Amino acid sequence: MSKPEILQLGSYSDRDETELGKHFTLHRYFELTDAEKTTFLASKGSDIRAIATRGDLAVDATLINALPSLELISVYGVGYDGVDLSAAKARGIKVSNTPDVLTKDVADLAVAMLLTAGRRMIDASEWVRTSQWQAQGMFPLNTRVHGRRAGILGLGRIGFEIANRLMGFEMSIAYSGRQPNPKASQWQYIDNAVELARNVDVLFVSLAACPETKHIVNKEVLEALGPNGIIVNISRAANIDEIALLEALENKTIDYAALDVFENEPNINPRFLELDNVLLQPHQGSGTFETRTAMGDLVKDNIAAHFAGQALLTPVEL
Ligand code: 8YV
Repeated sequence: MSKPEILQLGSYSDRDETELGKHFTLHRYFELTDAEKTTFLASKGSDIRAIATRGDLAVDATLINALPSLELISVYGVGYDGVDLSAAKARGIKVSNTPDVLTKDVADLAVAMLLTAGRRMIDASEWVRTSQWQAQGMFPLNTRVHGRRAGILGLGRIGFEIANRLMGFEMSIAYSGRQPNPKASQWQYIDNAVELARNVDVLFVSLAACPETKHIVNKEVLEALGPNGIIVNISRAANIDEIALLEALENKTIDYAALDVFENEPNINPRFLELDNVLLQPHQGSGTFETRTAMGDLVKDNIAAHFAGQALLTPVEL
């Protein structure tokens, strides 16, 4: 029997591509020029039965509607904000993602980003490398991390794991979300982002992105966080008004930002590169061998389940 034809929208690890290739015929759409994409869709579009995409990539209505035989969109990532869900739903196309398997790695990175930012570890490393240690002596003092007040904007799976880890640093935890989480009675619920920011020293942004959360971290939230405040974003760039953030960093009205996600990544706003109060990460929250392998397997297993007529392992509710 011929293998189902899959449109692949971005690269995966060699191991994941090999595994997927054993079961499906992969079309490496992301390697085509715009003109080649148009030709491909016209000649092969009707053979494509599934899309394999990533959390950081878009699957828009134009693409969905150019694929008349499309049955499934499988996202390599927990976030599916890039997928036009209404266009998929209108056509009865299923969507799957890769929740749970990446939660702890993303939480680890978030905490590492706080420690790196708070203790100025990148500057400190430069201090050693550029011999300022010998020339100038002690590295400038920084503010302690343990015991400070953390705010978690979005206490979902990842937010929860971040909060759990911060307990080990004796930090007090407050959180915000649509409603209080019954499993989080040990932490303070604050029902809006501005008040949350006003009451904490470090604001972690761990919300799933959707139209309602777009720019939820705006100028007012950043002002409330204040000049000693640190912001850590491991979710989606769209959750923060990036221009307001750049202004706050440039004017030092907040202390520091540690960011794993950016508007228009990987072509990030060059204003970030001029700043000495940002930690820049290349959207690597889930980027460990172990987690990416589990994510690749879940993408493959969801597609395989679908073509075997079985329920998806991790469906997105449409
Ligand atoms: C990316 C992510 O999918 O889980 C998500 O939502 O954004 C990430 O895990 C990963 O970086 C591959 O692009």
